Amino acid sequence: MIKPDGVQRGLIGKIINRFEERGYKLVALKTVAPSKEMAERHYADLKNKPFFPSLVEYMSNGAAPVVAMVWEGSDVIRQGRAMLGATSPLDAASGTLRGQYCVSIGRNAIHGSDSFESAEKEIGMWFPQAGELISWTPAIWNWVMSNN
Ligand code: DAT
Ligand code: MG
Repeated sequence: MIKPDGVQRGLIGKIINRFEERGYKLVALKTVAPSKEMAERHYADLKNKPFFPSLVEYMSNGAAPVVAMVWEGSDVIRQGRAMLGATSPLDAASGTLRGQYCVSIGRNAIHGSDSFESAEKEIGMWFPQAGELISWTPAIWNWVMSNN
């Protein structure tokens, strides 16, 4: 998910491009203005953290939408997290998205599911309707994904 700061800063294309160029397949995408309830649900595992209220406010105050996406391909959850870089951009490797574009933990531009379980939960939350995930085969799929 591209967060409000990533949207405001015009990073949508650059972030999508990184996943596309790696060879991953986009199976769902939408802009959403998250409600407070959706932001709270999305970050429910952090509800006891001191920064939780301001995080939720920031995600849901309407200053910019978020871009929710589902990407598919080999090891995409773990690789996606690696492409994002560390949560604190000051610890993120310079080749990562956060390491290239961000300097503040509160404005780290992008969210990525951190496990199969959280991906399932988050996909279900942001794409709840039947038919929102598109099954398709990129013509280059085997050129990217085949082990031989
Ligand atoms: P990540 O986004 O890398 O999965 P997380 O799940 O631990 O990191 O936290 C979710 C978001 O909450 C994170 O992207 C930015 C914010 N956050 C995390 N730790 C924070 C902190 N110490 N102070 C302020 N915001 C923080
Ligand atoms: Mg997280």
